[in-house]
Amino acid sequence: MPELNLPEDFETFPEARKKSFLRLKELKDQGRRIVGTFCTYTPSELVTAADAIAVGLCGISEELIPPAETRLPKNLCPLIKSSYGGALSGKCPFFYFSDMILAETTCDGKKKMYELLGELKHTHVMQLPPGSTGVKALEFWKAEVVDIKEEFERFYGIEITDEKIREAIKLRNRERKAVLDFFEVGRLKPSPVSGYEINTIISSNDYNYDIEGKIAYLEKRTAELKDLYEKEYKGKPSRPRILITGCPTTGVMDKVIKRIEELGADVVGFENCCGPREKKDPVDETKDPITAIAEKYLRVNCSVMSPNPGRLDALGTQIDEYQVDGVVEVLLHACHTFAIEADTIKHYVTTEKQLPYMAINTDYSPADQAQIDTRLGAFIELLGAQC
Ligand code: BJ8
Repeated sequence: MPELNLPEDFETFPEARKKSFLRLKELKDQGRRIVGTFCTYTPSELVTAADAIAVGLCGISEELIPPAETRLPKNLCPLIKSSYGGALSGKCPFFYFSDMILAETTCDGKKKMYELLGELKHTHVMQLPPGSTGVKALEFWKAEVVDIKEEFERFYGIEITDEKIREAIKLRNRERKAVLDFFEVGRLKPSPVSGYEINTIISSNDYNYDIEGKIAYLEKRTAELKDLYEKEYKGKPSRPRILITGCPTTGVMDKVIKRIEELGADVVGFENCCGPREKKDPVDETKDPITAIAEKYLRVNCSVMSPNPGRLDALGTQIDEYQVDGVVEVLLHACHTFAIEADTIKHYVTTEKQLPYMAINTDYSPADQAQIDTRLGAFIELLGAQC
């Protein structure tokens, strides 16, 4: 197996997460506010405007699933079970240190799980409209954005001024730009960065509580990689280039992303919540801040929205910009919304874009690794023959 090209100080996601527990405890001891979050729909600007730290609570570990199955059905998405299992068993320090939880009514499994989570800790669930395009959708969602601002004010006994929100929007937009620029290194051909590093760094950065520090790190790594491209990669042949789409991949990073690269292809981009999709769309800094935040988050192209036409446009653009040779869709078990959209995605990729597509249905268990390897191996061989 070829070694992945990783920086010398590379930390795996579990290592980075472990380190961040200790930092979070220090911050908690210093009296910092901490809000647990789950989703790309979370208006992080309001968490920042409340002088709070947002910590991601999405479960990625298989070992947290058995405790969850004492209350949740077995045939549920592993991300949901692992998230709840971490909270219920007391094994998720991020949940433990959170003052409160901010969640959204996305898929059915998550929103029903949040009801159980509310038994353990104060949980505010923002109601998402079922579609982003209906006439009342923005009005409805904007009221939810106002509501969470007021909820933070009540919960923490603070006032969140428009000025605070504007500052938070500017900071988060700068962060978005730094993340986007890092992702876009994957557009270079051949890519000087492995998709495993991209997925690891972006997921680990959710646990970097210093936003300015995060921006500085990403800018530095982006510059290093561009330099590396000029010196060592430019003009050399490229391995087959794969775009990942579908469910979030943090929990299956080693099982799918790393394996693709060990088997001979490059994961150059992610059209999912681990990718640049949301980063390309900043909050409008010229508008009333609440309206701008509501508009921005309503444009997130998740399969939980019906209809969800923006996803195909985003996918098509990314296929072109990243010079993709094939698309791999990751479907977590029992994720009905992405599984149903998969047929449309497959049709679009294979007919409109005339590219090979494969879907991997999986969960957090290692039991299907050999089967995944065999299928990925055949897919990459096919891509290699076409490149
Ligand atoms: S905006 S992708 S982070 S909802 S994989 S739990 S959808 S059953 S994670 Fe997601 Fe927000 Fe959408 Fe992104 Fe449900 Fe599917 Fe599980 Fe999922």
